[in-house]
Amino acid sequence: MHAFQSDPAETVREWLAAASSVAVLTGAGISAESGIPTFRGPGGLWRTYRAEYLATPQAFARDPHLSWEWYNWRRGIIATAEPNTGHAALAELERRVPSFTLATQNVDGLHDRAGSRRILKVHGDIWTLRCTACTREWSDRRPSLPELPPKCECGGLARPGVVWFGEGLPEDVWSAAVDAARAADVLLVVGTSALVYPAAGLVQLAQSAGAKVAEINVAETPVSAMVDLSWRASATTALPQLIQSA
Ligand code: BJW
Ligand code: ZN
Repeated sequence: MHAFQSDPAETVREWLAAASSVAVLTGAGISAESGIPTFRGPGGLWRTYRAEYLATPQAFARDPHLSWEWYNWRRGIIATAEPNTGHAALAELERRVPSFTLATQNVDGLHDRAGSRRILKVHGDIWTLRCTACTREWSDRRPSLPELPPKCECGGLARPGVVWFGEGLPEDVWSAAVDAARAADVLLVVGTSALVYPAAGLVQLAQSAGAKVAEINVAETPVSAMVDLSWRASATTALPQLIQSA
């Protein structure tokens, strides 16, 4: 029925209006317009390192100080960044939809600051620290940690409370994301390269369970060809249009 409609905003608004359950998967692209570098593509390098190298337990084991310098640099950028109109539109959408789940791969906390409530942080949170010795977790929101690498009160080495390559996702968070994808009438996939699994697998999961899937991204991704609608637009261009009345 909607196949020949040309305005992507109108099409997705109609899907949303008819949906009782909406899920959203976000990635670094939604925070790009807040000034936070993405992982891949232009600006995806820190010094001479690729994120694929730095975001590993091996890199941390080899050189915790270097790893923490990267996280400190990112904490500094994130601390001065503000949520954008894309984050805000998702928070508003949540207030309008009966059942809404936001699964984010981002560790920056901008969805929280924009007012989203039900947020599943599948890759953890950059403001959380975890002891590698006693596994204690705590929050430290200082933009830049004064002593690197930081220590736990037990004397153990602290690591960022994020998920690196080769590590499992937090189980309860991940299973809630799977449930939300399976239950969704509509899934919005925003600003992710859809390369990193299992998060990217939520797209197919939702679609095979019957959801309409719309991708919002400035570039093509591996899921562009399989989704119901691939909208080539920036997050701050597209998302605010979804909460406007036609
Ligand atoms: C815009 C925009 C604008 C820009 N508007 N859009 C199957 C096959 C092969 C390998 C695997 C597999 N399954 C699992 C794996 C291994 C691995 C993996 O996926 N590898 C692939 C790279 C192939 N996965 C894992 O290891 C995961 N764990 C796991 O599978 O556990 C089970 C297991 C355990 C043990 C052994 C084996 C399995 C864990 C993945 C953890 C990812 N961690 C990171 C770092 C988090 C901490 C930190 O922030 O430091 O997560 S890596 C990094 O990538 C980060 C991101 O969340 C994640 C995804 O990136 P994202 O968000 O998509 O960003 P970009 O930069 O890639 O893309 C930005 C997009 O935005 C682009 O498309 C732009 O076009 C777009 N854009 N401006 C709209 N204004
Ligand atoms: Zn400890």
